[in-house]
Amino acid sequence: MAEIPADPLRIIERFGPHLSAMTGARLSTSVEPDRLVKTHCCFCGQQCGIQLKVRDNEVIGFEPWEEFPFNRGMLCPKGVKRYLQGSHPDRLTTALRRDPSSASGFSSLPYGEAIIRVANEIARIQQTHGPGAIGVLGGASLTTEKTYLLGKFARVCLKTPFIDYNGRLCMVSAGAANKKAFGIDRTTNPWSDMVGTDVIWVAGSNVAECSPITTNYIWQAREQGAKIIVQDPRITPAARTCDLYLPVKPGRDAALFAGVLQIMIERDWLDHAFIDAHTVGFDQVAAYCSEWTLPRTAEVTGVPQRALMLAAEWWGTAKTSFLFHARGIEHHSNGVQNSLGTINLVLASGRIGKPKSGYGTIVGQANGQGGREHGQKCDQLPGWRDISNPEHRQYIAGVWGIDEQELPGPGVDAYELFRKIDRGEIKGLLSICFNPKVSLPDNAFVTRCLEKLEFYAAIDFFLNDTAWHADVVLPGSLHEEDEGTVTQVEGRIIKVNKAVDCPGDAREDWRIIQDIAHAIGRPHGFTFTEPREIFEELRVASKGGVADYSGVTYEKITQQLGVFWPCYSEDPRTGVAIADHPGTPRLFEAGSYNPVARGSGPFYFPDGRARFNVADYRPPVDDASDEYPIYLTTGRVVSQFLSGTQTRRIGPLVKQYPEPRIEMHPRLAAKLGITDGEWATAETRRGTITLKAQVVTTIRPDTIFIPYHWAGRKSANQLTVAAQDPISKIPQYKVCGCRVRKADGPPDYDAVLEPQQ
Ligand SMILES: Nc1nc2c(c(=O)[nH]1)N[C@H]1C(S)=C(S)[C@@H](COP(=O)(O)OP(=O)(O)OC[C@H]3O[C@@H](n4cnc5c(=O)[nH]c(N)nc54)[C@H](O)[C@@H]3O)O[C@H]1N2
Ligand SMILES: Nc1nc2c(c(=O)[nH]1)N[C@H]1C(S)=C(S)[C@@H](COP(=O)(O)OP(=O)(O)OC[C@H]3O[C@@H](n4cnc5c(=O)[nH]c(N)nc54)[C@H](O)[C@@H]3O)O[C@H]1N2
Ligand code: SF4
Ligand SMILES: [Mo]
Repeated sequence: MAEIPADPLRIIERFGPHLSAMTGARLSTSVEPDRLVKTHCCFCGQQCGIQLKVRDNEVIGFEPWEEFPFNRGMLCPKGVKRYLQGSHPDRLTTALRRDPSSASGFSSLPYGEAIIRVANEIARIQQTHGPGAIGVLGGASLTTEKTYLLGKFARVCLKTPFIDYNGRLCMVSAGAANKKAFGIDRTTNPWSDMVGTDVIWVAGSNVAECSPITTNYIWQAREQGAKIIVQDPRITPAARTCDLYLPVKPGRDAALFAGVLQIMIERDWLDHAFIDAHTVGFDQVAAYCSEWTLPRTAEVTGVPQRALMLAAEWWGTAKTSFLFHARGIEHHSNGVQNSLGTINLVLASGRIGKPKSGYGTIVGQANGQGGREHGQKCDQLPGWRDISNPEHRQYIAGVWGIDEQELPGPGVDAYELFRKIDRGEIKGLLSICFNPKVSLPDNAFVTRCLEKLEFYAAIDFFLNDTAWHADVVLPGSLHEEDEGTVTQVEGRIIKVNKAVDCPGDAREDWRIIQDIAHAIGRPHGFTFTEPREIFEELRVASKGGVADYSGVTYEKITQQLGVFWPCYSEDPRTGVAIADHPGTPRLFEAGSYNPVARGSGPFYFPDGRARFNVADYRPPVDDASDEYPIYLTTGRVVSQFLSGTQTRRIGPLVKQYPEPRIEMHPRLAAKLGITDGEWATAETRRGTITLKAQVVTTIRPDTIFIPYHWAGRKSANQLTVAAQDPISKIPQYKVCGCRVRKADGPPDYDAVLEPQQ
């Protein structure tokens, strides 16, 4: 393993026992722990290994876990401070019911009563309006066991088709593109393959702030000579250390990929042997790209011609390479096309499924990968099966012990589910691990919908901003209070281990879901006594699916420090049992097999070939215009996480970035008469926000950036547009037209935000 380079940006902390003091965390307290528990960070999809120090049923600190191969002891600031959540005074320890007579708006009620209330309300609404009058929203921070159980609960217990999850806002464009091109949706290589590669292209990811440990691999590769290309409207921390920066205008990525591929075609920087032997559809893609001349591509994307040429040359002539993308190209109303554009570049180069060469979409949420595989998506059954496919339905109905006819059909995406609430079609909602009031676009609409519900129950360990609208809140479990599996960014299934018991009346999430099923009077299939039992059923349910986990056991995960799926219990070509399949760290290697191709080639289609797809450019919905001349883009900062429910409660993280700012270029600021730290108002067709300006030279002068981790008047999603990709249904968070002006002073942050009619 290469030496770890110094981290000039301090996004990563590396600890030996002697370095503990660096973190300011309680590493070497005078209180000795009773035990150390090896587990994983609860935040992002890297799922770094960490050891929690436990004393008297409390997590009191952490130790590095040097042996875990992915992060080898390193953590980012969030991982370092995550243990502070458990002892936070806001941690829910009882069930709550909405109570206008109480000062807080809520009062406690016994857990059993809360469950009965939830069950009665669900039954009442379903008796009057039918099973589909209840919607369920899940989350990709949940363990895979919980996501599996939730999908089963919606279909088998509630009999509603209307379940979806917050990964709809995150990974679905990449997932849909991967399925279209490869027939499987997983990163292709372990990250250790990156070290020693020639070129790494990062498209639309603030990788240093959002995926710090991945960035460490990129920097190791750079130390060994790799050229780094970054494509982003902002000169992100990773872009500051890259070799070629492509300052793309928000929403123009498909054009950029088509233009670069066109140069590769013109110069014949292609792997013809690979294209001929392993792909279909190249000619249609080449015909489309011929429209993307160099001058036109530069004009549309805002990237200089010489930079496009250089990108094509480096990519086209490399011997080994990686291409990564994240939400910067995916959070668009043509997010699937953007992702397909990157895949076309990879397939044209032939560099996939090989040591030192691969492709991946960087997973966001803790279980962004596992949480999108086993049935909490509206169109999906476990094992990445399709809820509309008769064979798949038959198989899963068999595992669940029900008649295939009883399984509901496909539901709708998470935003459409709110539109159904708005139209009065869905009258009751159960949500777990999702905070849509902060995280969905145009969120005044979401608030209005929440107030229309006849009944709303939320399961969380904090009273998040959405749960403030709930009739009943059930106290769920923190990561360290339960066990289960999670699949991290590389496709490695890992095991989260329990460190402490749930406090007070709080329960493990899977128990809560089962308790509701029992109280509704449909306990069949919801009698698991521990997560391991759920996992054992999931193994069977996933068997023969694209996401085959059937050969994975808790023991294998612990022994191997993770298992890469697919991991078979049977050879998909012959059906012969495999005693101990080790898993599949690298996809698509020569000779690899899968249940779809059955040995005819490495890709997951009957002919074993990957698909080129025409990835056509479409301008964004609500693009910049005369009226709204600036591009607004939104995203993240290193110290905050998602809707901020968890990280806005951790003091040291708040201190690092206390409030959102409007990032703008000095030239734009000068034009508007705004200086750094002054109040500025950004306005779109949906709403306005007033925040302090942060004047930086690291952003395009035609673009502003606002991080979205805050609620109410500080929420960036007051401004964003609810346009969605037609295939993946991901919202277009990364661009819309906006105007900015100097503000007189701070807004009244405490004013109640009224839903806009
Ligand atoms: N600190 C921190 N880390 C996180 C998270 C967090 O909330 N905080 N969340 C996790 C999750 S769930 C996710 S999904 C990931 C997200 O990880 P990323 O996708 O890396 O993060 P974002 O900030 O959403 O956006 C990435 C970049 O896209 C750029 N961008 C904006 N518009 C465009 C465009 O049109 N084209 C291109 N090429 N780039 C554009 C932005 O400038 C930004 O730098 O991070 C994970 N890690
Ligand atoms: N403008 C804008 N909006 C965005 C984005 C953007 O870039 N720009 N990014 C989008 C993306 S990529 C994402 S992933 C979404 C995320 O959006 P959300 O999913 O709404 O954000 P979270 O903060 O993860 O909310 C999850 C809730 O789950 C709870 N939770 C976490 N773990 C558990 C658990 O194990 N059990 C239980 N019971 N509860 C748990 C947390 O306390 C929190 O209240 O936001 C999206 N919204
Ligand atoms: S937030 Fe992500 S990168 Fe940071 S320690 Fe946790 S898992 Fe690792
Ligand atoms: Mo995400």
